Amino acid sequence: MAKPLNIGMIGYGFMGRAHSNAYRKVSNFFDLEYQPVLKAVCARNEDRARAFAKNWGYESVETDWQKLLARDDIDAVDICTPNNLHRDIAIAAAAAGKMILCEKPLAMNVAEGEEMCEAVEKAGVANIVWYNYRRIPAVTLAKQLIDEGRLGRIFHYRAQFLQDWTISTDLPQGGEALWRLDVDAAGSGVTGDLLAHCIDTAIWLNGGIDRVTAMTETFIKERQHNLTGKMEPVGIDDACAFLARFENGSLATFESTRYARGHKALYTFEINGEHASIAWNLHDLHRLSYFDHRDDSVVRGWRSIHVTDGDQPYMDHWWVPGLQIGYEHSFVHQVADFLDGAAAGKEVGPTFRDALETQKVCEAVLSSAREGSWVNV
Ligand code: SOE
Repeated sequence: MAKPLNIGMIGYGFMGRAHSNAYRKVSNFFDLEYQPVLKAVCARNEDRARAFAKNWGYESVETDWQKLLARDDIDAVDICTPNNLHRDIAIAAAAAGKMILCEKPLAMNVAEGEEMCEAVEKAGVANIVWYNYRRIPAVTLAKQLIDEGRLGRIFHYRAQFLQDWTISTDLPQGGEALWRLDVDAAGSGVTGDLLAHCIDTAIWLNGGIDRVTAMTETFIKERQHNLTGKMEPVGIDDACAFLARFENGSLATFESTRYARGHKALYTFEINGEHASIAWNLHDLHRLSYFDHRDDSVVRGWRSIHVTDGDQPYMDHWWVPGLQIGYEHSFVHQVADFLDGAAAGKEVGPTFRDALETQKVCEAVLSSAREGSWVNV
């Protein structure tokens, strides 16, 4: 019989739904020592929180996160709030001895991230950050191929995350659905929201990043603010591109924007090694492209691996070979791994400390863009 692990979720936006879905599904597909129980959801707007609780099956509702943390019947806290609340909630949750699952990016900046790492390490509580793309089976397979040495020495890493949802000048900033455009709530724009995903995957696949040189742009300089009703300056980066050098000597280019008309969530990466290359694309997420120069020359070429076989990462938990899974499953995998680690007393990445490395790269990128020069991470 699995032991219950009572979840208290703070926030109920898009990510609250993705995480709740994962908690509900995980025990049906993975054999785990812990079974998540949706104990409480917490948000300031009580009616909305109640509607969310009813839809997803949460047993209770809180409107003050401090009250949620004071409850003895909450084992793990899931932080799905805007970024400017991560630090205070995580530090208080660690002091209350709760496990913590925190949305990305870890914090508003490196200083906050460091405090959060110290808090969870001092309290000895299990912690993880929701960089979910590591757990798309095709991306996990890419990690496996690199770790097996199939690519050999790596020369190049190329990543993009392209969207187009903020092009309209009429789009306001701030408030519930649009806090990602408000620098006071988000800390940064595409750098913390989208490039942070690319950086997390890159560090995981290819090791640490040494130095960066970046440029950013804010195309729409003023937007109406939902909280004040006034036109206010836009403080976030709408687009960011940077060059990087990895510790292993490979070179990288990263690009992200919310102004690439036609692209909705096009996260792509390509890695070129001495023997082989791999490429992946979120719009076709169950496939991994692979080219191996050691193949017989008459049949050598890019192959598109349909990652659905039971031998491939996570896939033995789902359907039969040939039947693919999607975006939401990456969250189910993350919960499964986290619960396995928690039961065994083992850290599972990306921990707060791992996510701090990504935060450091983001901060170096933003300061390089301001200063117009190379910056050491
Ligand atoms: C922004 O549009 C967003 O929802 C990010 O916040 C997520 O982290 C990313 O996975 C998809 O895009």
